[in-house]
Amino acid sequence: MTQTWESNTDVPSIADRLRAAQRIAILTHAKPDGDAIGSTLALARTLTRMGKHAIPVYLNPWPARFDPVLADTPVIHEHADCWSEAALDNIDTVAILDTGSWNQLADARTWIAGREDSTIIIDHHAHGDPEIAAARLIRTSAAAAAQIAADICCNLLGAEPSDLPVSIAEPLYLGIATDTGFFRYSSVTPDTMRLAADLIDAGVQHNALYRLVEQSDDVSRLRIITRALNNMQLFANDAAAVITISQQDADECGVSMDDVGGLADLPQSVASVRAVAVITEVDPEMSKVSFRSKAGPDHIDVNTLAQQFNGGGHVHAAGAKIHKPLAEARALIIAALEGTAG
Ligand SMILES: [Mn+2]
Repeated sequence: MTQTWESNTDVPSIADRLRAAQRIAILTHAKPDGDAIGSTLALARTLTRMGKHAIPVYLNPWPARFDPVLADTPVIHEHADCWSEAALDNIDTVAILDTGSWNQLADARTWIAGREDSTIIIDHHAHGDPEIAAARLIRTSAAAAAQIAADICCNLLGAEPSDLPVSIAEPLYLGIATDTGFFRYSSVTPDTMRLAADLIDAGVQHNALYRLVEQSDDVSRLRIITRALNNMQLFANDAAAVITISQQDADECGVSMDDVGGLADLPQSVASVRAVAVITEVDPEMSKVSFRSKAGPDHIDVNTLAQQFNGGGHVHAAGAKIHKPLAEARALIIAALEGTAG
């Protein structure tokens, strides 16, 4: 049977499935973000209020800044023996939110495989592996998985969003706010804003969540930003920028290479800049490049650029690994960007 990545169910049917369930494991993608954490936590708290056993499982790496959001809700953080924990005994239903791709489920794959008939996917991404779950609620128009989760939580509790318990409204708001860059992205619709307003009516402290997510960096973040701006190079009439981060830079600033994401945003604040490459040192012979470009009629297709280096991604966000030392990789990427942006 050929399956396609399309929705094959609806909110009332998913809610009925969850009403009939007793022991539910709730999964999301590795390196969970605000939407992954918010949508799973809201569903777990809703099911727990209904008297069910519902346990989120978070694949590594866990972002520590979200610890306060968990509060005292029981969750499992991935570790060597996590799949044999008692909380995962006799699971009858698996809900996977904010992803439907094997490659994002990493080490959970072995545990999930074979459970497709009792697995539900709730997602807003355009691509996924449909064979993971027999029931798939996919709404690509949703700005966040939390927006779909909100419909399910409201159905399960017989509540309007503005009447949700704040412990459920808060993680839903977190998911919507973080997946929309705090309501800036083109994915935001009037429905997104109305739901967010309803959740604030329910008691969400939106500014406290903003502070938690956007204003809680370690001071080492400022050090690596300073370093990045110091070695940034603009070229092609300031249409392109390249930033390199060596292992020594990361060490001296006190950050790990996992924590250097988002640096491409810095030069993108300049009007003339249309594409940015951030190159990080993997080891003395290997570099990793992350491309970003702005949308618009004069946009640069960084997917095509990344493909020149055997990488890929999307038109405005792509990456590649280059078997070259950092300085050589930098020269190759500047040449490639000059060919495109010049
Ligand atoms: Mn999401």
